[in-house]
Amino acid sequence: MSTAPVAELRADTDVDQLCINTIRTLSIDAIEQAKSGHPGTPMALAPLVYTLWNRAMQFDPQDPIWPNRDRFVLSNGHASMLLWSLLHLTRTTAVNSDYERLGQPAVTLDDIRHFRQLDSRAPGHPEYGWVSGVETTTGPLGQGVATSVGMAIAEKWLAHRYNRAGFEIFNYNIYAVCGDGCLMEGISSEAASLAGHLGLDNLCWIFDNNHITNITFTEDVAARFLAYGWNVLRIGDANDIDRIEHTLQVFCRTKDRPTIIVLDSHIGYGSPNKQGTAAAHGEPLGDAEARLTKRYYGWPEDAKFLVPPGVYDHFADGVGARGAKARREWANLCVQYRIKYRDLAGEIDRLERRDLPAGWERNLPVFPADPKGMAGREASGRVLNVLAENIPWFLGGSADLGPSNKTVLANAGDFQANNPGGRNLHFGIREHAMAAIVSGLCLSKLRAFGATFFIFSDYARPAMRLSALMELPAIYIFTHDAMGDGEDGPTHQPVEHLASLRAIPGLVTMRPGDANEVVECYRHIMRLQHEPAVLALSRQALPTLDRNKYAPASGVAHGAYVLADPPEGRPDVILIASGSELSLAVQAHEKLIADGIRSRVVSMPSWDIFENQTRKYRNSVLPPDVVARVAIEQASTFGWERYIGESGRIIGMETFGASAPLKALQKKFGFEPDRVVLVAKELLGGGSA
Ligand SMILES: Cc1ncc(C[n+]2csc(CCOP(=O)(O)OP(=O)(O)O)c2C)c(N)n1
Ligand SMILES: [Mg+2]
Repeated sequence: MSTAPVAELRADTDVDQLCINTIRTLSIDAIEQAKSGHPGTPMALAPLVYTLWNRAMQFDPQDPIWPNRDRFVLSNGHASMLLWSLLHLTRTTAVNSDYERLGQPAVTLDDIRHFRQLDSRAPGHPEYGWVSGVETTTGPLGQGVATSVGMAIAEKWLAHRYNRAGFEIFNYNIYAVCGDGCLMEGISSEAASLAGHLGLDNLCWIFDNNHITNITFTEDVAARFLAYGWNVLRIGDANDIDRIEHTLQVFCRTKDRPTIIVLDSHIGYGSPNKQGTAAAHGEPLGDAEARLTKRYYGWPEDAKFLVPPGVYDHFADGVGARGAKARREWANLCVQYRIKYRDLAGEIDRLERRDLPAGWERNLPVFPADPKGMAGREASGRVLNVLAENIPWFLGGSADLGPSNKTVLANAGDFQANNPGGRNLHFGIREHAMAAIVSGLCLSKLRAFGATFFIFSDYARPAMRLSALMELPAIYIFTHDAMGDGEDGPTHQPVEHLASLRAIPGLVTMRPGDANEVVECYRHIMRLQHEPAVLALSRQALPTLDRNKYAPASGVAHGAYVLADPPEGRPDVILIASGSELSLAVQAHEKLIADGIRSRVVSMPSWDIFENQTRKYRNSVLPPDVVARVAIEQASTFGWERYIGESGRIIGMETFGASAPLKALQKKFGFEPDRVVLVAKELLGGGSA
């Protein structure tokens, strides 16, 4: 290594190296300035991302949401400075939430100077929606690669539906960069297994094999991915950009299976004292070491945030020119396509804007009153099938529980390698990857759902949380929402799940009380463009309420509504319930009315939606002066205090459930009409529970 101080850029540096070292030094400087961040991986992977972006990817910085762009996912999100450097150096432009191009840069040099500071477009980790050019939010390791599988499925599906002879409207690739951490996380195994099965040859993962941040990852990654059915390639030197370019070309030529490129790298490359050590992973190099590193790169040691002449131009000539040409050609193709295939072009326009087709609500069922009723999952299945008929790009599936979840779409085909137009996705028993894949589908603008038993939402939660953070309209259909499958016992009975999902900001959680409420929940959910939603549905039949006698189910749109009231006068007591407990509340209500007690029933399928109503509306449903309130829900009591106040009571779960027939459980845990009546009377000062 050279030890002489460097005051000016070495004149003989070739332009590739200049660009690569610009990415490296911007990363180093930003992290120094922020006094926090992860410099080592950007230093190691700068040649990779430089080559990928400037020599391989079809991406137009002038329009980072061009539908046929290649996708880039930085699954090792801690290396975010790679992405901020790229977005800055390629002069990627910003787009707003109305999909308008703003003309201003997505990431300015000033943003990079304020890396990790409030309001900077260079936050700690890649954040979808906050920074244009970020394809998905990453940071929790493994999420990015799993989401990339959803993107790859979406591309296959889009290509199959919309491409026609001579009209390759969709033919893009998905590149995901990941580290040891991503591959250690179980979600990557789930996702890779499915990607291998589906033969997703539009998908390329690049594994940063640096052997450093862990001491327990000794498996043979190449053998593992070979076993999944992937094409496994290797690059022995992360600085060999010609080799990187060549290997990416091999990926592009590989058919019928996804590719993983194992890239041997040195974390903190160029740092004389920290290269190859864990110290380069997660803390600034320090001023002295930063100088030594710059010296090694032939970079002026005093320079900070330096972008040497020629660097912007070189990116403009590379990815900029290639992307602009590709987008121009695509736009020309679309002009002809629009003439020849007007309807298909119209569909693409709509789905890209997250709009629904005209008539999407056509034939949604209205269920007649029926004391025996219908299971929530059954009603959901009926609705899903209508929606799938009306919305061509509505698709989804279950984690191996399709017939139980009632999510099978009749006549819609199964998505498989040899049937990429199928709309029934079979995720296998891979709930975590399923949720990330649903996000990948949503990021690709398809309307997608994933399903499993409510209890196993635990296995999906980290990816669901990210969908909320990204403001994606993902749909999670969770059946067996309480103790309905009693005999399965406490391992299968959700208790804290509603509370826990209600606590995720931006996630709309809904638990409908009868078949018509299920329909109304979907009506609400389908209109969401920027919020994910959970449907918690019963396994067992619930009475379909007589809507001539009780209020219409359209009240669901308010989150909570008055279902039943006393014949006259202000209510003495309010019974609040969701899901399977709604009909229980109604039964108790009828008994109370018969006993001369003025009771009201509030159906509350969604706290989240109710919270967003005006105070006036909320007070009309739950009048502040009616303090005798009983909440009934077969779930943790946690949080219900907010609606029942100081003097109310909750009939809920304080413990895990038990294995027994449902009736026995309802008795044991007190979900019976007489118990509700007793509690209500006790609140009103009579009877004792
Ligand atoms: C799910 C999850 N667990 C832990 C972390 C904290 N974390 C961030 S980076 C990192 C080390 C990852 O190692 P590797 O992927 O090899 O990254 P490298 O240091 O090689 O860039 C850890 C544990 C995280 N971001 N996500
Ligand atoms: Mg590593």
